Amino acid sequence: MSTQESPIELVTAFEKDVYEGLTTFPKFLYSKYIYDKTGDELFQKIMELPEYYLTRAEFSILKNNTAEIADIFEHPLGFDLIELGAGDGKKTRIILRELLERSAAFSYIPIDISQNSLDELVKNLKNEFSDLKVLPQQGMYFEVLEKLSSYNRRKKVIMVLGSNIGNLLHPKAISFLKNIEQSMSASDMLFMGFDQKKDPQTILNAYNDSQGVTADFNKNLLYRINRELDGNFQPEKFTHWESYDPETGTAKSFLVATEAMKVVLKKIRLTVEFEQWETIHTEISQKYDDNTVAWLAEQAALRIEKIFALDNKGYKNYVFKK
Ligand code: AVJ
Repeated sequence: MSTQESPIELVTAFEKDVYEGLTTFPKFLYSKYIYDKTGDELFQKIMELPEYYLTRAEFSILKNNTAEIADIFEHPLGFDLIELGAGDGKKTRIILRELLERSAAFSYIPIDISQNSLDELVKNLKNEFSDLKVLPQQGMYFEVLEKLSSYNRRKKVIMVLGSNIGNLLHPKAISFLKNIEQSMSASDMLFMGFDQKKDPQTILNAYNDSQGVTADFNKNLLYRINRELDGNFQPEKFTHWESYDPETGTAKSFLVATEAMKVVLKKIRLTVEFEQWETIHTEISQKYDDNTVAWLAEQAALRIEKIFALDNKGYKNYVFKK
């Protein structure tokens, strides 16, 4: 049960989405809102955790196949390397270094919603690679992609690393891929990381680490709501819970209320009631296999051109063309 004492204009997307998520049954919040400054920092910590194998897995794939990946990317007339959700660029650096050593003609176009992380990234890249052409673009993936495809420039290589697509359920993942496909021409390619189905315990551990960093990351949603919507959540009264369904490959994160309580979000004049053990669904991290990726690609009119896999097949990077 939730009540809004008097009507109020919900202005920002965050306000609207929080209002909707906490007045719907069962309650949910979008994981994209975890990533404010604190959330970004916690995610950096997650990537260092012994249990969070994804980052190291993709790092090894890029490291073990650098030359071949650079061969696939390169084009005699030059190309644009466009990265959606560039983050700290730690993995991308491997490829950038190789391309620069070959004196490949290319620009690196990192796209991110956060101007802060873009500024940081560009500063670091300029330091390390003085010859790199970096053209950062702040914005939502699709707006920027549309803008870039309307230039109709040289070959585009679009990169989405980190199994970021895993935050989307299949129907949304297909729209995402379709959007990318629409911005591509015949010579363009899409290079994407997909975390794979594996021992369910390994997956559960990756999203429920022993130091509790992932729990803090998840609870940052509540802290952020407190900060930005003048809320009085008591995050310590919620427990982080992870589930993984080995049949569908869907890992889900929840925050579970350990007691009945009322929470007030003053800024949007919303009172939210929780029953004991009531849940807020906060994130999905989808795991894949080759058949599922092939199906997603087909739905989006893309074809798989090449697969790079980790030795134990626990993580894969796919090259798609249209
Ligand atoms: C950045 C979406 C790939 O789902 O593995 C890490 C985010 N959430 N630990 C993932 C995340 C909890 C991550 N992605």
